[in-house]
Amino acid sequence: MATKILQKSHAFYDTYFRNPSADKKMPHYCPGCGHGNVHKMIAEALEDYGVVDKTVFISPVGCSVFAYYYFSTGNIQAAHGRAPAVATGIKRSHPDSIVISYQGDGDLAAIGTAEILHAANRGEHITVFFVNNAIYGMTGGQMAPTTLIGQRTTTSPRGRQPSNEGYPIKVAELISQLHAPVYVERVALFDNKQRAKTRLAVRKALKCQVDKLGFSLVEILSPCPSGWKMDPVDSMRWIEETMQEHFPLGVYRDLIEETEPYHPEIINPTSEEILKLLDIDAEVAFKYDSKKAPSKYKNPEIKIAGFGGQGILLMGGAIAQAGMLENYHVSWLPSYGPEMRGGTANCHVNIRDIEVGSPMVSDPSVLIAMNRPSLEKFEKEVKKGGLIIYDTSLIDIEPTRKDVEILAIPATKIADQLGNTRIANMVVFGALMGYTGLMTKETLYESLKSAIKHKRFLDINVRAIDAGYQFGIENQAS
Ligand SMILES: Cc1ncc(C[n+]2csc(CCOP(=O)(O)OP(=O)(O)O)c2C)c(N)n1
Ligand code: SF4
Repeated sequence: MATKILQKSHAFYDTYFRNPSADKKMPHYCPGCGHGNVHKMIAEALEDYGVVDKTVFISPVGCSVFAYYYFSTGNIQAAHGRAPAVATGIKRSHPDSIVISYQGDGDLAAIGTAEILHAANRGEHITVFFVNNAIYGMTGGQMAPTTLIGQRTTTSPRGRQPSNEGYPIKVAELISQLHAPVYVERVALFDNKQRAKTRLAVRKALKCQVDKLGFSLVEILSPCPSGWKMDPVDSMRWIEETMQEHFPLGVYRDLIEETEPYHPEIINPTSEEILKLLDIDAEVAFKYDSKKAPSKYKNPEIKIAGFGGQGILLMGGAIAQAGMLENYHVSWLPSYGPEMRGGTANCHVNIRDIEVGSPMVSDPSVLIAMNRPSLEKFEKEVKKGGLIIYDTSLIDIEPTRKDVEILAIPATKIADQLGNTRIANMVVFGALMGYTGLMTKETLYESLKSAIKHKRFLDINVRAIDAGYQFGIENQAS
């Protein structure tokens, strides 16, 4: 028994790699922060229910964003406030998984209000842990929707005034007004008795999902000594004496006993059914089925990088579109800096014979570098035996890698000769396919129909593909 209590839950990683120079056994939370407590309770419950291996933890922004460094579960980071939407997708596509949406109050009750309300209202079979510390912790203690009346924060220095900032949002009360949620409770972390209650609530909420009952949410009043500018002891006292008066503790909804377990219908449509549903002509979709590329080029994981405005994302989209036409499994994941034109842009594309596990391409088998910073930055990531295609018109250095294939193409020059610098992306698109033999030229033409919005540009893009395709064939590796 003593061993069990002292041992770290197996739902946690043994070593935390968040900060290489920091103590690898400690999380990053400030002393006295409530997040660590809640993590521990969740981890123990997951282990006790034997569901660690099928749990997906979703942490959006806020101090808990690094949950993925601690929980040895599936982990996804969502955009600010969007965890319930991501959780919905995961749970619906994997109904047997245990999906946790772990959110702070700035996250859940401000930017994410719509997501949480609708997920709760739909009765998604997820568990939400809502850590209410009455401020935005990570960003330095700004006012949150949960900030108490009169509470001073960095953005309400005179104290929150209802006439100016409105009233605190009471999430447990709000969610429990909806029809669908099965279990909603508000708990607090200020003393041992309350922590024991919190532990039970955490377990109950997770059990609700393990038993396939439906939506559950636990709101946890939790200390943020750093944001509140108090020491940990005073923080506990403040929750007990002040915070809980505004946010009364208790069970707001408990339909666990009367709720029947839910058995999701597994919908697994065939490709033909999907095409019919999307009103896509199967003849067109399956017409091009080359798949004759040498095996070293099959299943490419492609990273395309360059300046914003070079059509990087468009090229990625066209490759993915062409892949779909050839009946591959595809994904396209854009990533760009704050400004589109003039900034940096890159995208990740998978073209696979089997389902795509993750749209993220960390070790590309194909790198397309359209400017020098992209080549310098991503060259080292390319898999041994992979392929680097780079635009020699704009890049005045050569790749240093000797263990990959290189296709050096003056794409911008070819585009200029065809009459438009901006079609260099399509020259490279053609070159990639000509070089690897992954797809036919006809498929590329077909893909342009949806990739190019203005039909008057179709013809010049077709010519760019032709030129690139030919260049790729002529420069194939011997
Ligand atoms: C779209 C977007 N806007 C703003 C931010 C900046 N941001 C990071 S954390 C955070 C607040 C998080 O506060 P809360 O949800 O209360 O979590 P806590 O840090 O208190 O645990 C904000 C606004 C962001 N990451 N993304
Ligand atoms: S700022 Fe607050 S919420 Fe964030 S880690 Fe520190 S104490 Fe915790």
